[in-house]
Amino acid sequence: MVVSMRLILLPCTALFVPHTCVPSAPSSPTPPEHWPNTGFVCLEDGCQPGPLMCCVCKEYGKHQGHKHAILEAEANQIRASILDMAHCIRTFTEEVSDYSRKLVGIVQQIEGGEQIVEDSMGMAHTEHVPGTAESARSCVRAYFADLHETLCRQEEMALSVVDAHVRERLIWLRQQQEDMTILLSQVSTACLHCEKTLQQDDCRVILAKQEINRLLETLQKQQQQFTELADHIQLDAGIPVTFTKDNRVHIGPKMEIRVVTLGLDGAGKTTILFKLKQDEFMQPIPTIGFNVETVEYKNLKFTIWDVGGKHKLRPLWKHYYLNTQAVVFVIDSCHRDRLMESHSELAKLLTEKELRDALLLIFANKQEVPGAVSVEEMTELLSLHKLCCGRSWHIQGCDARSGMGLHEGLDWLSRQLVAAGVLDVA
Ligand code: G3D
Repeated sequence: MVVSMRLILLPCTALFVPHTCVPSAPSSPTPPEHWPNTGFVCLEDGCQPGPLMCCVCKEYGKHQGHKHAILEAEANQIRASILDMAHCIRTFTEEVSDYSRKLVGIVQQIEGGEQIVEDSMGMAHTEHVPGTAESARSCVRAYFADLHETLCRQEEMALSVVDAHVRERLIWLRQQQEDMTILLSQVSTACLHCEKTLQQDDCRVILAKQEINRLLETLQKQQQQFTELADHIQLDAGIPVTFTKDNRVHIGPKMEIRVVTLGLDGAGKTTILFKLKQDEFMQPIPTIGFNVETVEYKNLKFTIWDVGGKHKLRPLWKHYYLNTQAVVFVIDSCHRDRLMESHSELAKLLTEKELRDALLLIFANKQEVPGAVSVEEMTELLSLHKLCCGRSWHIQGCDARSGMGLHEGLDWLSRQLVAAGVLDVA
């Protein structure tokens, strides 16, 4: 930031304001002839315009009873203060000159320029010295070149994912085409055989009964298999593409996200999971090991691991960290006396290497309970800004029983995970 501070420049005369008794009438630097060299000077404030007291002026009467000083002593005092001021001005001038020199130097450093240098043969030649402006521009260029390189690499990877998907899909579709051709030929062979049998005499029709039954049975089986297959296959040429925030590409209508739900026992993890899963409240039983459920939300498919929060189970949490894209940490907002325990578990969690890039969604649960710690207070009490510094995190108030706030939390997660793509249209 450029600090906009400017010196107020005074007119030159303002530096020399007279501060003591000097005759004010004459404006010329040379005093008039009739001015005395000896005598007194009046020090009264009201007598400043005519401070001189001498027998020539005959002004004793006017200055009767006033404080006064010997003219010579007063003049010497003024001289001394002028000399003092001159010293100050000299120092001030040096400071200003020094500052001006520095300004010139800084402008040169910013702009850069030519410098005379001697080479190894002792020959002098000029060399361009880059200024800080140029260095800053180079820094920006290097950053974007790096970014460009990374983006090119990521683009190549994303395209290879699309190519692999298309290749596999085409192989599968061609295989299906071949299977359908074979199926059609088998069906037409069977039809021909049936037609032939129809035209034969009764005796031959009866003899062909077993074979015709086998043929019809096979056809029925093939038809059933075909119907089942058709139910599972969407004949859609679309290739839905989603981009994650780290520029990976995902193909398919749903993006799968691995989430682990942690928190102290009784915080409401299982209730949240069941609420998201079934959208109905059921009496949860304390989680002994873990619950795992798949929750579909918009175009995301969350595989949520709900790991027990009892003291003995907490060392097991780390087994669920691998490949986890998000941690949902649940806190019981009406248990003030357990907040510090939550804080220390969360702090431990955030030091885990495997969760370094994981998103953190904190559910401040049981908000509907009167006296529950609010989201703002919890943010403050747990020093969340400090604790979660440098990572994507969000705190969401919720009530797992009614489901209030849960979808807002998942919305935040999906916004963090998906940069662009199919979610945009959801
Ligand atoms: P956990 O899986 O984190 O251990 P649970 O926690 O889901 O088992 O919930 C612990 C208790 O808190 C349960 O009560 C549950 O009903 C209750 N609970 C969960 N969420 C909420 C909420 O949002 N509001 C309120 N008021 N209670 C909630 P019980 O009585 O069965 O122990």
